[in-house]
Amino acid sequence: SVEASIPEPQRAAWRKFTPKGFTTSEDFEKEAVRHIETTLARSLYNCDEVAAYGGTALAFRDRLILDWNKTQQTQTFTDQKRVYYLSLEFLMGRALDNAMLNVGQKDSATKGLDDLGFRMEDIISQEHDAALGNGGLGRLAACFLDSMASLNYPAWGYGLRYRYGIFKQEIIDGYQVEVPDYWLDFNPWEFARHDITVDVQFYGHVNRWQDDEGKQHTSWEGGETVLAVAFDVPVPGYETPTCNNLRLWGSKAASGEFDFQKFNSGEYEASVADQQRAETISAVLYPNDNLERGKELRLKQQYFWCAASLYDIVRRFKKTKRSWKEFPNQVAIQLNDTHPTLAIPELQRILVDLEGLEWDDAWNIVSKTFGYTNHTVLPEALEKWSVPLMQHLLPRHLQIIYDINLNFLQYVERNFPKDREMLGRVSIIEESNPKMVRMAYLALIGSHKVNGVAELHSDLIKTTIFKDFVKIYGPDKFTNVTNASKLGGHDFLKDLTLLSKLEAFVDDKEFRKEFREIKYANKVRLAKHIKEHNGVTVNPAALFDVQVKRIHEYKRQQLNIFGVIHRYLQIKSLSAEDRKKLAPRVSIFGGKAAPGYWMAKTVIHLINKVGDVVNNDPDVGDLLKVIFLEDYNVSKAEIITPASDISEHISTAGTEASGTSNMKFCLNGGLIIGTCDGANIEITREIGEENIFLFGNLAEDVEDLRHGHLYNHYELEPKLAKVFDEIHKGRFGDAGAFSALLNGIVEHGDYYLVSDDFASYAQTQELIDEAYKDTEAWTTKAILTVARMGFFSSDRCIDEYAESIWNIEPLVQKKDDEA
Ligand code: F58
Repeated sequence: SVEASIPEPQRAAWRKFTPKGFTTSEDFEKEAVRHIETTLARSLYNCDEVAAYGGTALAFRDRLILDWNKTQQTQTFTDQKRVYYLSLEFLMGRALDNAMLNVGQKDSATKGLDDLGFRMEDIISQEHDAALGNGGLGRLAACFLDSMASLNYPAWGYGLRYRYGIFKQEIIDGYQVEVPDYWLDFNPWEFARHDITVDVQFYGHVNRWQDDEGKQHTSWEGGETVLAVAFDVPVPGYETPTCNNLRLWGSKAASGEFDFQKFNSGEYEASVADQQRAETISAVLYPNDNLERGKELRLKQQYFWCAASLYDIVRRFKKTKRSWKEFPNQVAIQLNDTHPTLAIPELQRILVDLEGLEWDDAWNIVSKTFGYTNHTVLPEALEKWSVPLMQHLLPRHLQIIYDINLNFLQYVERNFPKDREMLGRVSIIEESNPKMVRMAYLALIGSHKVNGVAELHSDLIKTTIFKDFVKIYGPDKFTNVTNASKLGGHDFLKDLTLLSKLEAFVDDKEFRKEFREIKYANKVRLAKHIKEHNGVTVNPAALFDVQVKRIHEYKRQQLNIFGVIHRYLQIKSLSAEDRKKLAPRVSIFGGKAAPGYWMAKTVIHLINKVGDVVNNDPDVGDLLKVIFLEDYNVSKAEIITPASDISEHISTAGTEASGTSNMKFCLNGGLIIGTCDGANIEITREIGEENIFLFGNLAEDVEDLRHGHLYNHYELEPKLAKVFDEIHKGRFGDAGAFSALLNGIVEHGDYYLVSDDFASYAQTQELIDEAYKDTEAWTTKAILTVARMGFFSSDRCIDEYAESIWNIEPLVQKKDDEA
């Protein structure tokens, strides 16, 4: 029932001139040079690598956009059910290499660039990372977009177009310094849709009235209006013409212009204030990882993005002229954590206030449409918004939330009349001062499915934060979809289960040799990077031990660096003769600390200080090097991950919901040392416990251990005590700088159980030293690990979401463009 804008008689003319896209290196050159000369206004005389990147990117963008047009057209005409993935973060990294891989013309382009005098590698590295995310949650969203397109699901992503992504990290005198990440100076991958806009309201008041038939009406009159402008980013699938859309909203003043009256009366600054206030909404990504701070601007971002996205989704649905009852059969909306939870009251508002549906009919539609993914059980990361703030910013939504809560609590009361206390526990509104809206409860109540991201985590949410809700709704509302990752290589991209075929080669001499050579070459490449950026020479034959992820106490980089100090002290205590027996090691760290997270910043400082001492100690030489890699991001991960022998995933058991880099390292032929936490447990099940180094206390024992620290006399593990002594003595610089870090463990209960796990950690590191000396056995472990990782492909993961939560089917394109 959707009309095409070009009438049938004219379509033939149109089709005759639809561009086809290049397939040879010559055609690629023609396109690239045309873009460099015209789109970029550069010539033969001033075409540097930046311009060559621009021309290459634009040539591929043209290719993508043709696929994009066709895909969108097919999706519109077929009108199958679609899924909308709402995420405040999409950590996409670089687009060009991915586009080339997916379109499949990288060879033509490499040859074409070579003809023009450029090296593909240099051109790829010109691109600025699209770093619109913090860590795992944002990277997962990017992998999911890729898989949804690769598997031909009709799917859109919705997010915010931040002008500043996650900050760039510089290390100055061992301290983290944050630098803004302005990434939009040249971004060929987005299409500004100045014609696709939504007016989004804030503040104001609510009106209620009765019509002539006595029906109650409610409407919200906003006090401020901000314009949302769509920016579309094509998301190509691998070896398929499907190209989905990621729509990012940018904010603009609704008037579009500044206030001329003020301008004319000389108030130049005031005249642009509205504009600036509006643009601030989408200006910057909040840089916190697993911490919520309740800032008004953050809530404004969330509503701005939810309102614009919902308006867009509803507008698209309404074009099909279907009845509202069909909405959940046509639309699935996945909430990536609680950040988009306002979409729930917003859809209810649209249906009741604007479309005139009865409350119950509307709620029935709403609660069948949404699915909610939880990514954490850490209390400090669970979103809560103060009621007064919400009352001020979103008065109508707060009413709706209260009404949702009332209906829910009445239901609970009817079903659990004897458990009066349950009402207070499960209420969306926390009776604190000020009162708070518990977003996770709202997300859960408004969704038909709630999932955790690894088995242990999905079990934990049912026994901790959502325990009462399992009683209320029954266990079927809760499910697990274990996270996954994208394989950044070539051969096994389409079907990771093909990886299992590698197992047959585990005894093949040639294969084993080649496998080791690839790993070695990757280590040489990282060693070069380290030399260039840190000025330290590392031996590529040493064991590369890597921990790269956001810096957080629960992830326990402090455990790692204490272990490194312990190793250093041991080396120092040995005779020159005994030192020769040791396995050389390079301990590599990387990751950003949230700017306001002092403890995390202290850990970075300690790592750098230890590095200064160890790396310059002539007694130590190659036996130990400690490296902190500045500004860890997606494109750096592409150099670091393939170069690791061992990577560390050592969170306190029960705190890391899943982890996804653990999978990535295994897929790249590295082994892991880890706790029984998150997806480590399932990785172990898949690859076999003989191929992973597990240590430490179990999640089920954590609570008792913590309790013990607080109420019994407790002593530091002796090896750790030695490490602390050396820090106190000032061996790594001013001890005062580290006192809060050490005191947290010695005096304030060691919440993350560093001391409890230290002995087991250190011992497991010794096992690793021994294992690494046996190259053959190590190679076998590494090959078997890769071969058994098929389960962790994001394609498997997306198929699970599609079947168990979204109820959507793939949509395969027709060959011709007849709709
Ligand atoms: C991560 N969460 C989990 N949150 O920590 C990790 O275990 C999991 O593998 C991953 O999600 C994917 O499921 C995470 O990255 C954030 O960064 C939020 C950003 C916004 C504020 C709250 C934390």
